[in-house]
Amino acid sequence: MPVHNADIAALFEEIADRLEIQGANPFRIRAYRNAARNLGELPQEARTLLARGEDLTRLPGIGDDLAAKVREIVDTGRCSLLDRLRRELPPAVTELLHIPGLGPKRVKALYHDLEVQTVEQLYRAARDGRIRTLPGFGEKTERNILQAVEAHVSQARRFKLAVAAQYAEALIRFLKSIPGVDQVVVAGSFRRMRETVGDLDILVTATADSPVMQRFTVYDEVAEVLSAGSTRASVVLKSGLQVDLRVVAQQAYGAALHYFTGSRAHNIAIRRLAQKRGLKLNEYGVFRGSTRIAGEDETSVYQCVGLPFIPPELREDRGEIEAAREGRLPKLVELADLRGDLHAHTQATDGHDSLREMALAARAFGLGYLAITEHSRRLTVAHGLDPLRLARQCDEIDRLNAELSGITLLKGIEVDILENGDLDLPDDVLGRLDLVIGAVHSQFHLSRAKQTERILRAMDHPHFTLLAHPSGRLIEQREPYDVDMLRIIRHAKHRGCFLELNAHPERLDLLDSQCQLAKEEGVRVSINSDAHSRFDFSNLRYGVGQARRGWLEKDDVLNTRPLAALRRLLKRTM
Ligand code: DGT
Ligand code: CA
Ligand code: CA
Repeated sequence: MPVHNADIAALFEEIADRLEIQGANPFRIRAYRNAARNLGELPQEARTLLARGEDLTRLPGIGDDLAAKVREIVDTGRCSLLDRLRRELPPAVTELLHIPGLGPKRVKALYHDLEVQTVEQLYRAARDGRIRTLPGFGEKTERNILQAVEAHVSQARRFKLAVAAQYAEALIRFLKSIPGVDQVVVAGSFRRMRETVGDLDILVTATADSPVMQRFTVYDEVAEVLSAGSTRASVVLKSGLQVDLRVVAQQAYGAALHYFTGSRAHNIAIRRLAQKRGLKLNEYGVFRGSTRIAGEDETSVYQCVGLPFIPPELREDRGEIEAAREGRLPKLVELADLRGDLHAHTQATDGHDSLREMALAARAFGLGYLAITEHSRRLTVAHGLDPLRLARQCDEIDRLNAELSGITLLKGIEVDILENGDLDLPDDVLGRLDLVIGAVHSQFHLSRAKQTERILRAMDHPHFTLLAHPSGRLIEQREPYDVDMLRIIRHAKHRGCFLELNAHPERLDLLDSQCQLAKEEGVRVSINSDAHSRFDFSNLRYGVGQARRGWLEKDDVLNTRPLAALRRLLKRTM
């Protein structure tokens, strides 16, 4: 895909924005802005100059470093510095840049002076009149920010994946019961397993006389019909969730599924590949001239552009097309690959079921081992365990393991990481367990340096094995705490520890981009349910979805190991 000067300039602008929020050296920031402007004004394409072997450092404002970056962008379409910067700031901070009227300078001031990291914090700061106190802001600016935030929030109502799944599953059952309906599939962000979805995009194939459209609009749960035609309809359910339904022809099923699965960015990139081959690709099929040459299934669509099938979770235009072309698509982890679960609670603390009930439910789910990891004493709201109660639970686990077959309970703890990086239970107590999960449950607002140091120090404890829900975010409720995740991942590698991907529907934490980071750094991830009841193991599928979005393969996931191999990995050597 040809990279234009404007594309390079846009990437350089984004680098400058992010450096500016981070408070980087002003000369460095200006260098990127100047380079962006100069490239934008250049009469010739940088890629043409490079192809001719010309020296880019002779262009105004382009030194060795920037010339190398231009070459990287021309060659690969991406910039590794930008990729890193995108991972470094709490994601929400950069969301602030999307609020009209907030540039990097203002975001930086809000972030550094008022500790505003999220849109919600921005709203509160504006409402409480704190923004006008910042130099260069004033009352009028504050009022504008308040209005902009209100507009921004009202357009952004999204549903957690697990919540949307409940509505989707009921709706699929309903649609399948309508006469003449054949296939029913949910496309869109839901199929890509995004952690939240804006709406459901459902495709059906049906006979010509099927009453599917009429029935859909009178489904029990429908609160409002936005539009209804012969092949497409949109409704809003009572929950507020919008559903778009399309009836597609069998011969176009694959093309439609591909189109409506998205993402938009992925679609655009694939369509460009088709155009290069003289083909037209849309939701009705792949065409040469007016002849349909493919589209009955998705594989045929990818075949037309010379690619193997790309799993929906990867379709975000984050390198999957290059990987497909080069035959290095990951073989993504699957739910069936999980052999056990390393994070669960019982009645002893804030869970709902007994040890035995949890063990039997895990076995019924197909797991071979389950780690019981109660909260530690510091978490009094959860009735956390002290050393004595922990020892008693260990005895009970021994008894159950002797009695039950087909499931092994492991002895663990979800120990609080205190503010100074100490753990909430002494090392000799932790040393008797099979694994120790460390978790941050307090002091979410420490500075980036302190929060990072706190977690690194916790990992230094000899028995620390697994960092629970590493970013600390709760989806749409609490932003990730500000930490240097790359340093944490590297330290985990150094210390022989692991990171959790907590599959609880409110968490899905590690984030997908951080899964990729862990994989690149060679740190294995454990997909854990954090079950608080015997029904919660089914949440593992959302964790697996997130892991797949993070490009993880079976081998990258700790709990795909059989128990014996797992035990070897859990033995800390340092
Ligand atoms: P959402 O609903 O915000 O969670 O995200 P999506 O990805 O489900 O987006 P949605 O519902 O607006 O559209 C569903 C898919 O349809 C989207 O992933 C790609 C495709 N699509 C929609 N509009 C366009 C478009 O203008 N161009 C292209 N190429 N694809 C589109
Ligand atoms: Ca959608
Ligand atoms: Ca839609």
